[in-house]
Amino acid sequence: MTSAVTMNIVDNIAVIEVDNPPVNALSFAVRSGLQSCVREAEQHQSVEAIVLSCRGKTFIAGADITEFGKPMQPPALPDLLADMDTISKPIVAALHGTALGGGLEVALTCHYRVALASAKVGLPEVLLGLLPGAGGTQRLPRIAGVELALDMITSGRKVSSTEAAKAGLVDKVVDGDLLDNAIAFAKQVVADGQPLKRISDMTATVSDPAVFDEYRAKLAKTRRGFDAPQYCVDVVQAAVECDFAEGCKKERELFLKLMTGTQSQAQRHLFFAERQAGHVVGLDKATPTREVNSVAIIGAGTMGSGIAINFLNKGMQVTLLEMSLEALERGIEHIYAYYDGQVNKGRITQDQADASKALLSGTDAYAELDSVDLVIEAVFENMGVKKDVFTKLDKYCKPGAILASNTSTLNIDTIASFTSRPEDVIGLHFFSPANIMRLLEVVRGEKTADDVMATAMKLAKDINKIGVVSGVCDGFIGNRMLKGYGREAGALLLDGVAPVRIDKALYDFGMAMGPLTMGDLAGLDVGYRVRKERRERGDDVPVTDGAIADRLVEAGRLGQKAGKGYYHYEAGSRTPIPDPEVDEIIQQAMAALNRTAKDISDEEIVKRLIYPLINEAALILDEGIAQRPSDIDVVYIYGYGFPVYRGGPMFYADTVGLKNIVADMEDFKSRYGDDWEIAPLLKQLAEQGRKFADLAK
Ligand code: 3H9
Repeated sequence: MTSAVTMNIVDNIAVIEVDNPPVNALSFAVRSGLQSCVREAEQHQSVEAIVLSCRGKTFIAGADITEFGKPMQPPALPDLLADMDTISKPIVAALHGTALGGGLEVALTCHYRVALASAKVGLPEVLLGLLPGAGGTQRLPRIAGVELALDMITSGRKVSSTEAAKAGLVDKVVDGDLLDNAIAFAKQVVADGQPLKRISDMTATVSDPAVFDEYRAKLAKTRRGFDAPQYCVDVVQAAVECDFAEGCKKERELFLKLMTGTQSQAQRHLFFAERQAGHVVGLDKATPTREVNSVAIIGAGTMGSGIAINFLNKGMQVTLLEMSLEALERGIEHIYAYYDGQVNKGRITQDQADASKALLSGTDAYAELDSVDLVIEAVFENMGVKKDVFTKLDKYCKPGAILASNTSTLNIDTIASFTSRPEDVIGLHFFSPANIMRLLEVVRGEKTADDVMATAMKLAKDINKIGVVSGVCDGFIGNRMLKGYGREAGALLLDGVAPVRIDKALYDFGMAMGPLTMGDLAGLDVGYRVRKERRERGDDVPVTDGAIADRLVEAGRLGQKAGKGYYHYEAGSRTPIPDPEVDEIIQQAMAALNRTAKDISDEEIVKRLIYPLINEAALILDEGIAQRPSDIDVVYIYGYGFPVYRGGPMFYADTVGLKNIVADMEDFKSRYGDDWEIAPLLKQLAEQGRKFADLAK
């Protein structure tokens, strides 16, 4: 018996307790401890029933993911559960916190489940590119029905104990002391002489077998490119079509196939990358945080109102500030409309919507911000405007208030210099739509205080964002990397590759959308203005830069908002339709620059767009702008629609092999010129046969 699992016999009930912080994952110590305790309880004459419970904040949250990819020390979870299934005494699982993955599979192998009302259960393996691999796909449909099992297993959704109880998955929902309740339940089972409720003895039936194909078709759209969700459907179908042992065999086979594939490796990498992003290099974990109960947002446009919603949803007081009362009203209306929409969609109640609305106020006077804990500026991207805002904030905000800018490009240190308290200034770069996108770049200025950093990272978590630390540079991590991506999209157009081919190649690679569709969505006029200003300033802007985009803008093709950009859009539709007028404009631009069409493969299109991202990321790492490669992956997955199953640009680069990437880039340099200068860090790692992952800290 190990200390991770202990057993106590009280009144003929064996209480087996798992204690493996932080989440009671099924490590080797837990698996072997469980096996010996259960066997001992089975053999112990006086034991009439067994209660399985966990210490700490949660029931078992699943297999120990850190053990994946290493040789598995026996007993493997499926073997442990097969063993438990032979036990002749009732086993009651006592669930609190989250019973997830292998944890729920353990609970499903018990004969009964008693859960706190606050507990949740789920099989989230699909989110790690896997399927439940210890009988979960066979037991869940048998006890909870095929429909709920398909939903939970293919989505990874956690369900409340109340919902679980309705489906028969939980036998009793309790309040108060969980262990006492579970012991009482076990005693009752013994007293009543109830037969063992062994799920493996049950059958799973489905009223309409078409449900499987319907799920496959739906998942092919909603989880495009992912292998695991499709396999999940296959194994749930096996629960209906095969006996338990046969179904488990199929589950095992597909589980191992997924486990050894790159998709699951990528998704497991992201699981840890997300958590690692929260660790700020050089910042003591014990750094105190400042209290933030009230927030002011400067600027009530789309971004400002989106940011405001995050804090209102968390029950915080929010003040919107706009100089024009008309714009202020529009912002407030926008937020009200969002809450009304949530009520109409049945996502929240009218009372919840009213409570959030009541937390919102508006003003045009900076003097009214004298008591707020945090201010986030989301005004026009112009240093003069920022100077005006931050000078006023410095004048009116209380000492200790955190002054944040949502700038996506401007220098935070310059912005901080407009105040007498640069240590209180930080960048909080939200992504649009700000109430939906999970990424938050937390920009650490030269003088940003440690407790301001710690507060910002905590705040990110509180509002359900993933905070990633970035140093100060033009575009920070995410937008800076886009520069080469945009440049190559333009270069490919000048090589005669049709917009639709460029976008399709990237879409097929797994990006949420291709670069030109993205340009249309963001609006082509933004880049046009920047290039114009740079040219007027006398900056050296290559003639190829925006050669096509500028012509489009000048022809009134500003993107989706104008109904036309790289594509044509029908009124009210976001579907891009290829447009002969664009082909004409491309031809003109090519002729003006003496370009002829080249024969370029889809593979080259992908490389020419993705490798500049990787190259710029290598520079960003070298300069210390990003703390670690996995942070860059988190930025691209959560902010830029990079395919999750490829793990982000850094993880993807490692899977392609840095040597191969450098070889291709050298080839591109010889064919396309100096834009393909290889970052020293990338070159060095390739020469040393190393990976970006080797730089992790
Ligand atoms: C599985 O079960 C396969 C089986 O079907 C078949 C097997 C044959 N393992 O998220 P947090 C760490 S697949 C190892 O910040 P929260 C995590 O890295 C598994 N470590 O806390 C972090 O470490 P650090 C299916 C794990 O309160 C710390 O615990 N299960 C695991 O916000 C705290 O985590 C899942 O996919 C693990 N399984 O959320 C559940 N889980 O502090 C995955 C967590 O060093 N876990 N850690 O950064 C979760 O969803 C959340 O962690 C949970 C707690 C909801 C439990």
